[in-house]
Amino acid sequence: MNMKTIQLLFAVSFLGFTAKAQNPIVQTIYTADPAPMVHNDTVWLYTGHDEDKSTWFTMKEWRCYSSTDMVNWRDHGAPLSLKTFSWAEKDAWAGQCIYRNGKFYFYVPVHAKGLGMSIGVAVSDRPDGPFVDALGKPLVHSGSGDIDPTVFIDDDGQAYLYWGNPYLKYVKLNEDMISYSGEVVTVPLTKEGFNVRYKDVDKRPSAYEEGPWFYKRNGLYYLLYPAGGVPEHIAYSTSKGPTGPWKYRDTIMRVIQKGGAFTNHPGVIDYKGRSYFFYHNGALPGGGGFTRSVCVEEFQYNADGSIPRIEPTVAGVAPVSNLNPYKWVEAETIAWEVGVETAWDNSTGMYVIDIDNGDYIKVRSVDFKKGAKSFAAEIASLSGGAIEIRLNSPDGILIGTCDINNTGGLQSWKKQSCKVKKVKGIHDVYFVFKGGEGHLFNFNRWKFNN
Ligand code: FUB
Repeated sequence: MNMKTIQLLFAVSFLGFTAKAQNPIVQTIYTADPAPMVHNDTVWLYTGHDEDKSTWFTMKEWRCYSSTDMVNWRDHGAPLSLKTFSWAEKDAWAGQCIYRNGKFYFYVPVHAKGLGMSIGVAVSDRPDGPFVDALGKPLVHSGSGDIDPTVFIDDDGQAYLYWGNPYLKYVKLNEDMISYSGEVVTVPLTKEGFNVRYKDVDKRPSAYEEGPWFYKRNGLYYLLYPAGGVPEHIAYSTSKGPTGPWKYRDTIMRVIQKGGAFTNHPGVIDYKGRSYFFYHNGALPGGGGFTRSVCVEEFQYNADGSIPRIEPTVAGVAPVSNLNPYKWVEAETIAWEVGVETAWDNSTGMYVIDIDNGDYIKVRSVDFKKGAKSFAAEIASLSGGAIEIRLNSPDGILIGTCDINNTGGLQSWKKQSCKVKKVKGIHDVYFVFKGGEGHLFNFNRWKFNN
């Protein structure tokens, strides 16, 4: 069963559910290990990529998404993969990207040839890459358990890299972000700092498992981490300093009972005055421990800076701003979709493929403040078909039907336009694809004209 069949089954069995669903936030592929980053008013979300039908953490690349409203996520493809590192063999696991001095540094764990799990660093001038290997060798190989790096730059400019499973370790990064000073420090996993495990108590010293997420807020340092044993919940500890001593605080997200994966992975940001908690579950059809999906919930810190218990939801978060339909919008900007996939090539960049009769893309919170007279889409097609433009649900009010003609090939892009009925206000827009057998066309971008 490929992703497309899985999605169609999902659509049939959960028709009511999909209309409201916002989690998981990516439906085109399985994603894991979220690492959100706010840069210049945009949220950049880096994830791992679980292969379809995976029976292990078989991961080859990292994916990148962006949003300015927290509900429509633009797919930027895979800016970093195992191929980026000549010395890497397998296991593109949980990483994190950070900005410093005009560059983006992406720290990732990979299995290095002849060495085992190690941490590499890749660099780019852009948040969406492409990233290149900064060193040509691992940044860190401390002997064992070198996975899941998290990075943070303190107010005094000192950067820290924490990581590890089953140990928790850190180094102080130099200002160049691709070297470090001093020894690798192993953090004592005490009961006071990291609580006790609920099982295998004799095998590991504390509840700390892996996947740390390190940041500072209002002078307090936070370390969030998957805790357990397995299945994992998410817990956190805090400290008055960047290197501890750590004080165990509480569980943030309990083990997800319905649609969970046996791992979980935290990522936290503040954005446009709100706080967000990213995690992963196994809720997409075919999903599970090795076919995971990234989700997000909004939360509010308590007055004392503590983090409340956060429940996983299907509805996800509310938009924090509206989408402007009068500028070209990339078709791979998606709040929810059924049936389609995305692809990348050198000349077009990302675009939507695998569009069959009945598939749809939902774009949320579109602000028609200037009304609209027509719709234009950039399409490449052999067989043609139509795009129905509907409001607020896949079978909602039809404001236009854009006939798609044969453009001469699936890489032969042409603008196709149609008139739309009067529309005002803020709506979720559904592009519902219609046509005959097989793949109808590829879809690059769209806009409304007033
Ligand atoms: O995604 C592969 C591994 O699974 C990560 O490195 C861990 O944190 C767990 O999520």
